Amino acid sequence: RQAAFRTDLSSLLDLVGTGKESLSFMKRRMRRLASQWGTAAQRLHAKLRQRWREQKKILVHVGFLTEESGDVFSPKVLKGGPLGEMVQWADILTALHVLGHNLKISMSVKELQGFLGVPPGRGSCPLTGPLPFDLIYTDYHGMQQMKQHMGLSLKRHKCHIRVIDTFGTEPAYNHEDYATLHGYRTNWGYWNLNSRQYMTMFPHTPDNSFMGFVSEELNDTEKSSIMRNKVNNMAVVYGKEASMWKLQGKEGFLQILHRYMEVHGTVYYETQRPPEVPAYVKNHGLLPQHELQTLLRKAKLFIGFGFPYEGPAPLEAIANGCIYLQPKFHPPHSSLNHEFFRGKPTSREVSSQHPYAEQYIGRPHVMTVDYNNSQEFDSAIREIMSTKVEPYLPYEYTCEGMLERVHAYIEHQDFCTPEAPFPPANSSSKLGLSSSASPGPLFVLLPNSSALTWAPNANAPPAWPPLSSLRLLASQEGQSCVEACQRANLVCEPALFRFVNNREALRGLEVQCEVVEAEVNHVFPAFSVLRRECGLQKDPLLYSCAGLSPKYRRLCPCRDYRRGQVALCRDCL
Ligand code: U2F
Repeated sequence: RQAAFRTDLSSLLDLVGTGKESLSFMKRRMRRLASQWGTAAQRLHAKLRQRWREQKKILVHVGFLTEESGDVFSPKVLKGGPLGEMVQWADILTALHVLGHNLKISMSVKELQGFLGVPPGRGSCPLTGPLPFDLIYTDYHGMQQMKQHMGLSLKRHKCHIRVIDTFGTEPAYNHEDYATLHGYRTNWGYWNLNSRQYMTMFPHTPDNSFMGFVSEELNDTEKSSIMRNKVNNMAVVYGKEASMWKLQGKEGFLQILHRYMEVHGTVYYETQRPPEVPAYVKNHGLLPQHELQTLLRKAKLFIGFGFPYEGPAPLEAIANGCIYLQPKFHPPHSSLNHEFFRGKPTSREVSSQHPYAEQYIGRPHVMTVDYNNSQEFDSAIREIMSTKVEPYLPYEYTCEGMLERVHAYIEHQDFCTPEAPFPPANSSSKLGLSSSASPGPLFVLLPNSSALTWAPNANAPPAWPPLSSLRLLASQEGQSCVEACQRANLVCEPALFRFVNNREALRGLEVQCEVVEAEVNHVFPAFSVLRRECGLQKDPLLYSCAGLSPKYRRLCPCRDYRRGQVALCRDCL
């Protein structure tokens, strides 16, 4: 069956269920953004020009909202608790519905069992027949539940699973044996999935797929009206829970802010004003999403205090014409030095409260400064008050951008068909580097560039992203492929590692190897200049963009990307 775009959300709203604040929040959001989704569907439909899309059977099992996982989120929806996850799940459900797929939603283990057709009880009665779904979107809690109730059959079907994972999972943490042996084992990771099956809230590491969410979009009339009505000395503080306002160390910069601006907050309170919030702050209490947007339309500045990390609110503020001011973290926060990230399956270094805003948006919409330097802070505030900015939303956070990306993943990502190494192991010694008669891969040196580009050869298996997007680079010692590709204005593409994990790639880069060995090591393929040792990757599960080692220069499969849609290469649609 062909999937047809849907512009009406009513059947989706019926599917979501009732009885919990989290569900009501998600439904309110769906209703509020419905017309925006409808327009986006029409645009993407026109862009794809009648292309055949198969309607997939999709199960969405929201593990963290099940009673069985404790559901600590729902009771806090109206009390300043995290909403970012709910925002994302609401948008994922809407995107899948609008793309026209056949959707089932489960929010309890009982529903999960019903949909999968496994008898109630634990593990002992695994699913014997085929999986009744093409795709299952879930989270880490849902994975645990499926393991408990599907038993060993989970292993057989896991290529159909996508794990919504806010902060991301790096390959070294995902690989069970490797994580156990090398100190990467956490409570969350080690599912031995393909790392691209983890889908994140921001494009953290290209090892995972970037799922994202959406923000409100404005037309030109709304934009100019917002710009006309901006109140230059009005600031809104990012932080809906009183604990985010704990003032140790914050008095200084808050005083400076207060000297120039009227400070507003949206901090949850029950009866009394939270003591953490200074008296001069105009606190509106926690606002419904649309009222927060209205407040942001007037404000000039949205200011972060360092927590929460990497939420949706800064994008909403920037989309409503605010400048987002945030603290730089020096040293960066990570699972190695910060309580919040401890135990998360990633070593990613978080350079500010919102690295996406810092790195992908930047000035004039985003300013990242050292809050301990009062001079720097003071001049940032003055600059913000006198700078005019237009509301801005990166394409990848528009409804059309999200639909385009999710559509591309559904069409092209296949983790069920085993990927053969290329060139095939037994033929590699025969392959020449530049002979056009050669049946093997062919590297061509790009003029004026240190990157090698790939000229796909007729024998190369099809890939997505396609081989035409591949540029091979060597990182510096101690540099990851994430960084090496970024420096060249490209992005690391883990799906293409298998094409550069070979001697031809090493030769193409003119690497001197005395020995070439295949090993299970998350920084391979790589080479040591000093020791003239070269290492290829033995286990494809460990292909890692994030990996780095001071001893090695890495072979990095980089690719181009679309402006405003980093998940997709030019020829990816
Ligand atoms: C992040 O979660 P948060 O929920 O703390 O993220 P925020 O950026 O604060 O915003 C989430 C939504 O809350 C809404 C706002 C955002 O869409 O419109 N909101 C609101 O409705 N009313 C208000 O008064 C204020 C905000 C992140 F998303 C999670 O993944 C992390 O777990 C968490 C901790 O780092 O931070």
